[in-house]
Amino acid sequence: MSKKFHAVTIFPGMLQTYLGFGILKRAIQGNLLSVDIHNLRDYATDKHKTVDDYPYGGGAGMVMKPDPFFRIVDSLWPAKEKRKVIMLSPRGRLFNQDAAYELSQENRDIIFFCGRYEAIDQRVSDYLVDEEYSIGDYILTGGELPTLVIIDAVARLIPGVLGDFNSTEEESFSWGLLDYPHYTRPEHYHGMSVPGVLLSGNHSEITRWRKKQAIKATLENRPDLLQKYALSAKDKELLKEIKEDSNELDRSN
Ligand code: 4GM
Repeated sequence: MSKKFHAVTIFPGMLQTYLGFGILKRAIQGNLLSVDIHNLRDYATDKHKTVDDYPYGGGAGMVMKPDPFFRIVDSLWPAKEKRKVIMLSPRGRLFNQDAAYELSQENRDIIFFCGRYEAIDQRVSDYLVDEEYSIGDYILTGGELPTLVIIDAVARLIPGVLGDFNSTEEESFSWGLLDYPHYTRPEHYHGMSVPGVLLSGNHSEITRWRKKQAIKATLENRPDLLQKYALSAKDKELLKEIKEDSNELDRSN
């Protein structure tokens, strides 16, 4: 069973371009994934193909008209039970790795509405949209990038899309911590050396070092994640070491 995405946008080329490279291109060519891109303007009915209009109540900016969205859904996905419509907006539920897993398990076709201008008429959201997502607390000029972000995050969870089987299980968010630092050749570069433990061949020491570095990065950059993470007795020992290391540094400064 391959994953079927659709995106509705007034700028099809934006999505087409990103999907034409790298792992997503290969996944699409290999039929693991399909992304159909639809031009909303094709579903406007007036001679100027208008998709936006002035806001009722006044205020800055334009609002996307409801009719083109209703017409495209009626014509392409009339069966409500066979579709899941997602809208991207700063008002949505925050998209994260858990949401990516949920969407990767979804059997219905997933349809993304990419807004432009200030907003989409609320009746689109009320009547057609099943879920509203935000990719973060900032405003963009359109929903195209958030749509690509979600397609990308979900696609790499589909079996076979990443060559390497283990790589999604091992990485940072699957274990609830940020990633540890990675190194490749050369061993010495611009006066900086690869940590000796990684060259030691001692796999239990390497695992311990990586876990400690992951906890350290999470403590420094995302203490909120560390709060939610169930620290084992070993992890608490590592955390203690991290705090001792930083106290030593403070004393030597
Ligand atoms: C308002 C309503 C999503 C704005 C609908 C979309 C940021 C995000 C837009 C819209 C967006 C986000 C377009 N900006 N944080 N702008 O996920 O589609």
